[in-house]
Amino acid sequence: MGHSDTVLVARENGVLRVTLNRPEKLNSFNEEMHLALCAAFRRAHDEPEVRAVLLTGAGRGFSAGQDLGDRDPRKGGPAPDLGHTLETFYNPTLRLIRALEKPVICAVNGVAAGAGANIALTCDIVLAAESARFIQAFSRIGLIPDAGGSWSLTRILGEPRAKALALTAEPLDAATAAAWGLIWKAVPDAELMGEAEALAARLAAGPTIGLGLTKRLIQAAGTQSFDAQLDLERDCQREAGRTADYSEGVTAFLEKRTPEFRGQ
Ligand code: T3D
Repeated sequence: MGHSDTVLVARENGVLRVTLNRPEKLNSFNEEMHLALCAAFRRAHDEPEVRAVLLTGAGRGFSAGQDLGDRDPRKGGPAPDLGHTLETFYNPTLRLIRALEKPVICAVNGVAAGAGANIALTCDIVLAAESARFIQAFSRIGLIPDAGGSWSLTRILGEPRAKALALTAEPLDAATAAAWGLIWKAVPDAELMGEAEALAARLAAGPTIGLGLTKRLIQAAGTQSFDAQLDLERDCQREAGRTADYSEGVTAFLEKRTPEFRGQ
């Protein structure tokens, strides 16, 4: 996949900034944007210089999910196989976000609907502008919550709130999303990008291998027994303890100075 303006990608000081960029369509997903987003996360995986990702949207929305203009039944032709489109376009990107052993911060700058909401919820740390809304819009058009939504909502909120949000498609404001633990923080609109950038920069200057292992452990905890998790902690700590960043962290502590982590 070559360059695409539908997703802007820029690397600065270890942060790969990824901006969904179809503002006139509220950053809803067409095929080109899907491929470009997937390519951005592959780049985040492949480039050692990338030590954190910051995902956001251009314009007044974060993302309105699937571009429904591309699903217009009035255009005729056979009905699309939506299972196939999920497997081809959404799921590879979602799997990459979870598997990427680097922090992924999401700055939800405005409305996040359908798969747009659930891509945000797949990221590691989600900040949202106070004016942002999360909408499980699927039931309005006869669909089910996809892009990991049925999983994230239920894991994070439990069945009562997950069902109510998914069945009613009522908007959830950012402050309530934060109070329910669905996201990390709601931030005044004017402060969102500054705060998200500062967080991304801080994490990009962190002990990348240790942070990646931490992500792996926390994601594994939901399906592991306590015993199995202790085993995994042992293995991950062994790996973390062999990094140059661990050595630097302890040395800096003993020398009473700020550590300079290199992500190694
Ligand atoms: O198909 C598959 O592969 C399966 C996967 C499905 C995943 C999904 O995400 S299904 C769910 C799809 N998304 C939706 O159903 C949400 C549709 N959008 C909305 O409900 C509303 O736009 C919002 C609640 C998100 C925001 O409302 P509002 O009033 O702030 O904005 P608006 O006026 O509705 O939208 C602004 C423009 O963006 C407008 O275009 P216009 O009239 O100015 O030319 C609108 O048509 C366009 N837009 C918004 N969402 C979409 C869209 N265009 C195409 N597809 C969209 N999803």
